[in-house]
Amino acid sequence: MSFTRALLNSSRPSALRAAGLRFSSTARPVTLKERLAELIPAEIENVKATRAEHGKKAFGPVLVDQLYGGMRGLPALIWDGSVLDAEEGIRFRGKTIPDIQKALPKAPGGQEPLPEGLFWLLVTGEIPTQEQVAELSKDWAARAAIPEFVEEILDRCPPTLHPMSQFSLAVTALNHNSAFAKAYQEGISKKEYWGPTFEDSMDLIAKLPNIAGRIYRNVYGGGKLPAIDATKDYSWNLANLLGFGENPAFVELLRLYITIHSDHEGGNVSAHTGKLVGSALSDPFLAYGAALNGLAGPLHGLANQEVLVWLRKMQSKIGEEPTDEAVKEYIWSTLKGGQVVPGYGHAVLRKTDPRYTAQREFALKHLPEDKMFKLVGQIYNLVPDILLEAGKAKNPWPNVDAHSGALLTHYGLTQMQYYTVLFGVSRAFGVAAQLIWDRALGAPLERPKSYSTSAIQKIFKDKS
Ligand code: FAM
Repeated sequence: MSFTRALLNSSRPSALRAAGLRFSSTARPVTLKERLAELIPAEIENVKATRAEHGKKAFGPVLVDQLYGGMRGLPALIWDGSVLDAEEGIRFRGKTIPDIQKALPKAPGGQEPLPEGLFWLLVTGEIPTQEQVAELSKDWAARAAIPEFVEEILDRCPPTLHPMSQFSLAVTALNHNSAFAKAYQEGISKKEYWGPTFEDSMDLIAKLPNIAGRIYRNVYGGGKLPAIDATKDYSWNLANLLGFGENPAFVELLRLYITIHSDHEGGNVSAHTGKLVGSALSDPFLAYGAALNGLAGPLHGLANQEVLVWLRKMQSKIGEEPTDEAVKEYIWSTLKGGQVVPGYGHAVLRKTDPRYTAQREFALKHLPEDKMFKLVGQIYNLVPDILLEAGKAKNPWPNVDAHSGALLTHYGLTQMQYYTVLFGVSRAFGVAAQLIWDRALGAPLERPKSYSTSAIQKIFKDKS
């Protein structure tokens, strides 16, 4: 049954009225908010039933090593949009990257999924129609403008301030107009939290291209920002703000880029930070500003910048088309210098990241002869054996960041310090989707228990 027809079903009006939405009998596509309003009551029951049946069951042991070891593998969070399998990689609502590349709506003439569709999937677990995705593009275009004072904040940043710091400042400042913060001050009931959280989340995603575009042009030049075109999709508009709107291959790359960077379950630093800060009922702008600060770390999102810095240094030292022997020596010199090989390894994955593979396939299709792409491929053939021989990394295979910079560079987006901003635009999709559900399901304040080393020693001494 189509969503439009389903909207006309008699069971709908009551769910929509309960969420403060009006029932419309006109034949237009169901909006994301309307669909969400329908899904929430059943999901509340689903969670209740799961807790009633399994709530008191143990869910794996907790080892003292996990307390010291960055909580690796500790089951601790609910995250519905995606789950990461160590061998298979990411699944968005159960779907692999090739699945979504096939199933999600595309732009006219395009081959890559539209991130609008991915957001719909993350939020509802359902594949949207072409019409629904087009409505989302329009809705985001209508919400895209940023307040003048945020523009001024960005314009006053020195160009030497890292683009990620500028990004986080601007996103935090959007809290000025938060619907959730306002509703909370006015005494909104807990049951209604999700509505203004949804509005803020949509605003957040919609405003990111204007923030990202302004940072890019302020720092690297390129003149006045063009206006958002409400007839075009989100990725086209972002590409256009960066000065690449007339390059269809770059626009396609951005569609793929945003889609595959959007979500990577809940335990990674940015996603977990967004959820944690959101759990204090900080609004989505405050929560995502915090998440961006985590994404800006070199072991996380900044790795895409680090990879390019490392590749460029390598090229300047051993040439653009080096021999395998020269590359091996360079990799070893990185390790012997006490540094990590950026773009390799992962806290959860134990195989090549399918996000890496998706980008490699894009490159094989669009830029097979690119020198940097060839170097990335050559490194892929050499790094895993070296990391295995070095004997420390649990996963010697490449992650998403090993590839993205080479693709952006090919199209002329060569400013490596900017790369994590694009990651930051994308990751908002996953964090926002979960923030909406956390408010809908009444997720509590996060407050895990911490221990001191002496407390741990005492616990085990008393037991023996
Ligand atoms: N190069 C050199 N050493 C590495 C390594 C790499 N690529 N990956 C892991 N190791 C080392 C690691 O530093 C640790 O050494 P110590 O025992 O001396 O502390 C050891 O191997 C065991 O680490 P692990 O258990 O395999 O990995 P972790 O779960 O601790 O860390 C990463 C995971 C991603 C932080 C780590 O693999 C790394 O530093 N990789 C390079 C940076 C990078 O590409 N980050 C991006 C991750 C990405 F997917 C994302 O978030 N965007």
